[in-house]
Amino acid sequence: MASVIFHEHITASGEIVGEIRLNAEKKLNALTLKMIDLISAKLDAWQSKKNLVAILLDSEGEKAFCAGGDIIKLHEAMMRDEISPFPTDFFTREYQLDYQIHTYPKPIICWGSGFVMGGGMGLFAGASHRVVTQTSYLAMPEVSIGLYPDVGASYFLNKLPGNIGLFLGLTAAGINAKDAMALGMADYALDSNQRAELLERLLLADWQANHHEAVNKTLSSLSVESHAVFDVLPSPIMSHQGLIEDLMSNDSLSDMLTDLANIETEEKWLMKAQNTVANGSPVSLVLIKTQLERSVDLTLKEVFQQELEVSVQCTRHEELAEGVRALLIDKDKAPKWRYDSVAAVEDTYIEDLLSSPWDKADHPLRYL
Ligand code: QUE
Repeated sequence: MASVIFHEHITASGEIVGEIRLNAEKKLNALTLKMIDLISAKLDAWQSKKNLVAILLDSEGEKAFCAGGDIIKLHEAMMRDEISPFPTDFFTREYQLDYQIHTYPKPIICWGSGFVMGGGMGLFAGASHRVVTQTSYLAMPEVSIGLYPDVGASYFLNKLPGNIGLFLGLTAAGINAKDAMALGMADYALDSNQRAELLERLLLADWQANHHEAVNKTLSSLSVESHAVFDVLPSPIMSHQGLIEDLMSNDSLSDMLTDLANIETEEKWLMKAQNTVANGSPVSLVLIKTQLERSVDLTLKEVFQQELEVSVQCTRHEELAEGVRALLIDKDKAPKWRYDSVAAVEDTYIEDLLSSPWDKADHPLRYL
């Protein structure tokens, strides 16, 4: 069966609404290179199709829009004796797709219901109309596997208020619909039961005027009907903004993490954040802070180019391979990290991860 399903829905007045449905439900719709290439090619084709007015990007099943990327395949490539071209191909084409979504001229409505993590956030963040529901769980969990938040996160985490982006990267804390709306990470909050209704209303919308406006109106009209669902949600991040800023105002990463670990709390989300940091890769923790800092003044395009360098370097160092082994392959959840603490991480290891594998003229994303 096809890993991505495409539909051209005809509207009441004869236009087309394109639907891209991720179709790998058992793998939580994690992105494979095949899926990336299929989506990218279809976006190209639909861009020049005159009567195609909007795109709905969603997925099969209720559990996840997209929980990440095909890290297992990446791991196989990393374990080969010689350097495999696969990691470079995978990340190059994944970031190209992410950038394509960010810069796409037609409205893209992304149905970010259920898990939206890692690679899924890369698709979601770039959509012009980002929809969350009461089941949404947005997160960048790479600290757990020895990676860092990529797929444009070096850009979008830096755009969040204060140091919340750094906190989210270090702790992999999940964002629900209420926090996502408050943080500007989502545009509309709908009831997860409104998915079919959304498509129906898109097909009845007035597409004569501005297409982005037509989508705005459709989503707005649905969201006023779903308020009650969200009023009852907690907003862990927004209600702890003071605490997060206090933690992140420490001068050193070590102090930030020590203060976080020393908070006495019964709150599940915060205990989970403490636990994730305690078990996470010290290399990742240092890399995450460094990467966000060095990306502050970069454009989105520059961010994807730089992330490609770092991600490919990560596939050529042991930390990521060990993290994937422990969490996703052997599932012993006991990675043997290279260093015991962030204080022990050597500058040279981070410098190696930040050095470009290519000369400028050979950079795979030089024409992005
Ligand atoms: C941290 C991560 C990832 C993860 C788990 C972590 C990640 C990722 C996946 C994932 C999810 C579903 C799949 C799959 C991989 O899990 O990046 O193949 O079917 O892609 O703790 O960073």
